[in-house]
Amino acid sequence: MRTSTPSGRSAHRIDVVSIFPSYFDGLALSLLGKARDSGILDLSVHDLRDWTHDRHRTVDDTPYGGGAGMVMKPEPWGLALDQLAAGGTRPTIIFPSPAGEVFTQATARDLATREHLVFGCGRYEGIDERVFEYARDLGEVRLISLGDYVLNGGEVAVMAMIEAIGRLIPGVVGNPESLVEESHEDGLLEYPSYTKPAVWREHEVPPILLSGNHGAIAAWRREQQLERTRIRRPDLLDD
Ligand code: 6GU
Repeated sequence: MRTSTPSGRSAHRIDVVSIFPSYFDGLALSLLGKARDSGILDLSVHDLRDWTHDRHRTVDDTPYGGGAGMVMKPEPWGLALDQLAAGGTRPTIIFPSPAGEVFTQATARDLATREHLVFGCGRYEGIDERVFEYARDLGEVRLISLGDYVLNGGEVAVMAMIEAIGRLIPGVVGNPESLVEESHEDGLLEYPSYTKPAVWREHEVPPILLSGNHGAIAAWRREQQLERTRIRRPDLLDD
């Protein structure tokens, strides 16, 4: 059974395994920190080296077959995954990888419905391939990339994913309406926003926004969304 929060909502559990757990200290400062304190989000960050047993807390070794760089050893990962999947929650196990499926808002929406996520952050040239095979016995395994560029490790990618997923978990974002008008929620980029003053350094706010005509404003904003998407991200209009 998942723990219940004071609000009656079931908690979402997220575990992160990394050799640089302090990367994730920043998550506690964001809006996710509040959700965590109120019990909506049960987020734990673990040091992979806690599952090593040698004096040097070794997590990597040279690749079979030769080649550059080091590969993460399977044994610590096996013990970490065993412990985090204990209790039969069948977590969704996510390995950030530039060789994975590309993370989108749809991925975030899907993952926000999962009660238990485990993120395994690889470093060096990658994780021994058998870890991915083994993890399939414990839950659903997903390899997920942020996009077509290379980071040194999965930590920064996982922070981005947790922020995108976390804000879709009910109760994590204060005002649910603020979610629906964001870029990508409806497949289009967001419309431009303005606040006072109405004229700033000779730049004017579009007069329609001062008209009080809510129907015309909504139509104008939709036009702006379509126009911006056509110019900046025409690929989004193909779908
Ligand atoms: Cl998820 N990991 C790494 N190491 N590099 C990436 C990435 C992930 N997504 C884009 N580049």
